[in-house]
Amino acid sequence: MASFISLEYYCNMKSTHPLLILTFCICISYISGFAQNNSYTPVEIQNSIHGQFLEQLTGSDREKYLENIESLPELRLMLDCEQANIGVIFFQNCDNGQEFFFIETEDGEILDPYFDDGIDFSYYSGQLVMFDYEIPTFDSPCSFSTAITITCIEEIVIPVTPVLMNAFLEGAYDMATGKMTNHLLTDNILPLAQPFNTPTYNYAGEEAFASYDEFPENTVDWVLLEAHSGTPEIEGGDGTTIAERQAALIMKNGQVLGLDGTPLQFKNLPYGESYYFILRHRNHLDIMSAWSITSSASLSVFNFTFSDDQALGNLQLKDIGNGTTVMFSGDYNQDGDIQVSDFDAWKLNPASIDTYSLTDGNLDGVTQVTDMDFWFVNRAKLGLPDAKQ
Ligand SMILES: [Ca+2]
Ligand SMILES: [Ca+2]
Repeated sequence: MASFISLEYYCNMKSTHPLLILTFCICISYISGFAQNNSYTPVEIQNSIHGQFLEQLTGSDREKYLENIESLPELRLMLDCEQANIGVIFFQNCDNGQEFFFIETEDGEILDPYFDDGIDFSYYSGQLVMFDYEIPTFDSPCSFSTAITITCIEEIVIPVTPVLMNAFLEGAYDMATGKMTNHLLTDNILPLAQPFNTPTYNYAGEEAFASYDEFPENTVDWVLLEAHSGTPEIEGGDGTTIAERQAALIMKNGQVLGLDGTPLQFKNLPYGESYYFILRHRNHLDIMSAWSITSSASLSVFNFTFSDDQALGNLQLKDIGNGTTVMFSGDYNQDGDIQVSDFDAWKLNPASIDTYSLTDGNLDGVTQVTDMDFWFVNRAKLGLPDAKQ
């Protein structure tokens, strides 16, 4: 049984971390052991699906545990969060309809912060928190999770910056419809996972679909959208650094959307800072926004489809008439410029079908002479230094 434990509360509003807009600390710790003679038998962790308990403690085991918990005489306050475990607090009904709170960590581990009266975990339900914890000497009360003693909780407010971008890829653009074709989707050629995990981009993001029918019906191709901090250079070296990037989909109407078909949300851009955005495609010339935006909760919109002055640098968009601008096709070796070496890449395999190839400049799933034609008219086009990182 518990030998000696003390309780205090401490609430302190402060801002100590860029990500912590609001910090609310409740700090508790044991000063001695607890429930040394607990006879509860733990249940194995079998799954970590949010809110879904595959096995629960029932009957006498749970009641026995609760008897021990409710006998806690005291807890004691501690102030500083020294560790940085991050997780989301969820709640679920335990047996007999009682609410039960648990934390799923970044690593997918399920932790059980069940505790004594006086701490209202419902305040944190659904929120991302930073927390310290200790492994106590007792086991989880009602689930397959690992019991923990929470020693500090800090609420984290994520600075979500929604971004909606519009652009056309020259190779796929159809003058007759004013939209892009999507042969790669309809011919079942698109890869299920984002294709930017190559040396040029080295992007290790896990954006992917489980099956082909999950692609939005108007998907044209994968793109990579990057937020850059700093001041870009028109010539010479790059002046910005990548702050955050995400793989996305470009649609027939030019919209760049997340895999769920909604505008992208950047979550690592502290509010009030300035960012330029770069749109990258695997065989078109990458483009950078002509100006920066200030990160905020408001939707930031970039539209590269109507004027070349929307992209930073010297004519980085191609004016094809009728008030339409498109991204240049022909960067077949992904080095940020369109030049002879791109022709050389095309020439290595100038004829193939049903292919997701870098040299398929018009994105129809076939590599042939018409793709070389796109390169030919654009063949002396230098990209922006900041887009070559
Ligand atoms: Ca090139
Ligand atoms: Ca082609």
